[in-house]
Amino acid sequence: MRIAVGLGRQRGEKELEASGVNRRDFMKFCTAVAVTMGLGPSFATEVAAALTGKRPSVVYLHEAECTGCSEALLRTVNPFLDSLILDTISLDYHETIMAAAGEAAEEALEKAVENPDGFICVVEGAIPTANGGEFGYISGHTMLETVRRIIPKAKLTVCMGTCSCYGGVQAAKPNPTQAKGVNDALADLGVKAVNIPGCPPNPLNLVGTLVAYLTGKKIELDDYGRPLMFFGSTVHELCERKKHFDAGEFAPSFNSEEARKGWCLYDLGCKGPGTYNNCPKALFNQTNWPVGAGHPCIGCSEPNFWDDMTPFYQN
Ligand code: FSX
Ligand code: SF4
Ligand code: F3S
Repeated sequence: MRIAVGLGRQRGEKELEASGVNRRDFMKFCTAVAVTMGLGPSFATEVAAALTGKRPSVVYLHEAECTGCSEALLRTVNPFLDSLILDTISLDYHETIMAAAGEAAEEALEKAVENPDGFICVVEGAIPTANGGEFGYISGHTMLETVRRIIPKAKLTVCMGTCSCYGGVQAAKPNPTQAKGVNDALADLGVKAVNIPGCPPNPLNLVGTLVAYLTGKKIELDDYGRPLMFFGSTVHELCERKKHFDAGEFAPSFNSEEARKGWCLYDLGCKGPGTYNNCPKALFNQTNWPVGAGHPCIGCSEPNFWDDMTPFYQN
């Protein structure tokens, strides 16, 4: 499945309002992006300018995955991200929601890729590489063939979700399809994608990465290709239950008074100490995050979490 999002149009805030996004909500969202980027609320104005200015087109490729990454992106609260993407940005290709199909859809993809101003490629899902890629086909081409043809032409490639970053659940042992992340599958082509892992990833981290690129900021990465501005701290370091960890207060079971009181979930299997992500700070849907909702972190943004972080639960 592929989404090609044409960002080539210049859109002002007035047009945003006409499409149902009011300025107050828009600035609130821009502030959330700015804060997630670690740049403080005053950077919100630059975020707004980047999101309403003339932008390069974005081609969004789907490979082997569950589409949870797109769900996370499109189900955000306030009409916000979906309005921004579906109304402000012209969505040329999206297999799950677009009206076009077949050849018309393929043409939309080709047109976006041939945009003379270039394009940013966002990839969701792992690349099956066994037997020349024959375990994943879209419109007669293997996923492997498509990513190898399109990604090297992109000005910037961003992997959205653990699957496109490192293979994800598809790459769990014994990995019969030899599913790989983009940087691994395309290493011989010199591709160096920015990785935004998480299963699903937080949409703010994708928007923040695109804003950093559009405003000319250098995106510092860690050894796993993750932007340090989002993945520089462990979930544990940012967790609101950490004071209980430090005090040795561990919830004995999920349905305990202690768990409800906010005690640490380490004894129940929490992998927050070994997981780099900003979930406690960025929140999902600007509302909550796994540990905040009483569920241990399963390490979903780490390479090989499906093998290395299991069992997810203890007790
Ligand atoms: Fe993977 Fe995304 Fe997990 Fe799912 O597409 S990161 S399985 S949330 O949807 O790729
Ligand atoms: Fe760390 Fe998890 Fe305990 Fe939070 S719940 S303090 S992330 S071990
Ligand atoms: Fe994933 Fe842990 Fe965050 S499971 S969503 S990295 S809290």
